[in-house]
Amino acid sequence: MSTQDTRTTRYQDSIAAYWNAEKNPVNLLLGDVDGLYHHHYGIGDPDWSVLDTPAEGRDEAVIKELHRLEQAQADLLAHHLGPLLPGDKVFDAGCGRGGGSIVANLHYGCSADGVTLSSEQAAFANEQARKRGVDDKVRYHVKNMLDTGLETGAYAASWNNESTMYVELGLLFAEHARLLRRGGRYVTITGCYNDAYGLPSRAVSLINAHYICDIHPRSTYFRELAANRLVPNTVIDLTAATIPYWEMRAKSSLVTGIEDAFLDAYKGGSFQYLLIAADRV
Ligand code: GPP
Ligand code: MG
Repeated sequence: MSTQDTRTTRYQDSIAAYWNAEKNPVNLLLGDVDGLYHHHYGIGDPDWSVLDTPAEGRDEAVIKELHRLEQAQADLLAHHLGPLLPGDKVFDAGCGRGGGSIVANLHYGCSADGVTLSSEQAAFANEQARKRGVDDKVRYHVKNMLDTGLETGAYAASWNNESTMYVELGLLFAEHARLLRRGGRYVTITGCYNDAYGLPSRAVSLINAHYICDIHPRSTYFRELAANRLVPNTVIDLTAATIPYWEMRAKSSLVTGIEDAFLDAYKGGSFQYLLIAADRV
């Protein structure tokens, strides 16, 4: 494991400190279900009957269901990375506790490099890879996703799963374009604000304050992809598909306090949950 630390700004120091300290049950207890620890939200139709489970089993049933919806999101992203071969390498920008890179390895048998600013997250993720016996193929590093030092043109696919709002997109997509081989695939699932609404709504601003991030407008994604040899081939609006996840999370014992802001932002039309897949040309 590399422990090289390439943070360059005090903002990035504050992000590293936030994620080094983060221990939300909604992330740890969901990951404990099957050892796939995610830092993103869920999609798809929930089984609402879990909310009626008798008291002693209710938490466990709701945790499993929320994790199933988050796993469905991770599987959708991984699907858009392919087809890939076991000899291929992929790059996970903002890997968190590592679930997404393991999911890519499970889908394709490929190798993965994940990067995070948080040494705690990288150590946790490397331990998970070791426990699964995939640490020869899946590795996590303490690195700045804008300046990874990883090998130019070595990657068949790369992604950001809800991590683009921590960086400037022009700098980010330049680094993906550098790392991806020609014909490679870039995928992001992200929350963006809706240009047609105007500027960020109160709810979007509350989400920014909660996570110390800066949600970009939808337009900036397409402008900066095009400027960096990344040509969109698929755009899916997942907004309607993620609202039920937030409805169920809001009724669970795992609430963090940000649930109503997401529901207000999505339902009020100021915020969209998008998958964008692009080809490196
Ligand atoms: C965190 O996921 C995700 C972000 C910080 C990105 C913000 C996402 C947007 C779509 C704006 P998490 O799983 O760590 O958060 P939580 O603890 O709330 O589940
Ligand atoms: Mg979470």
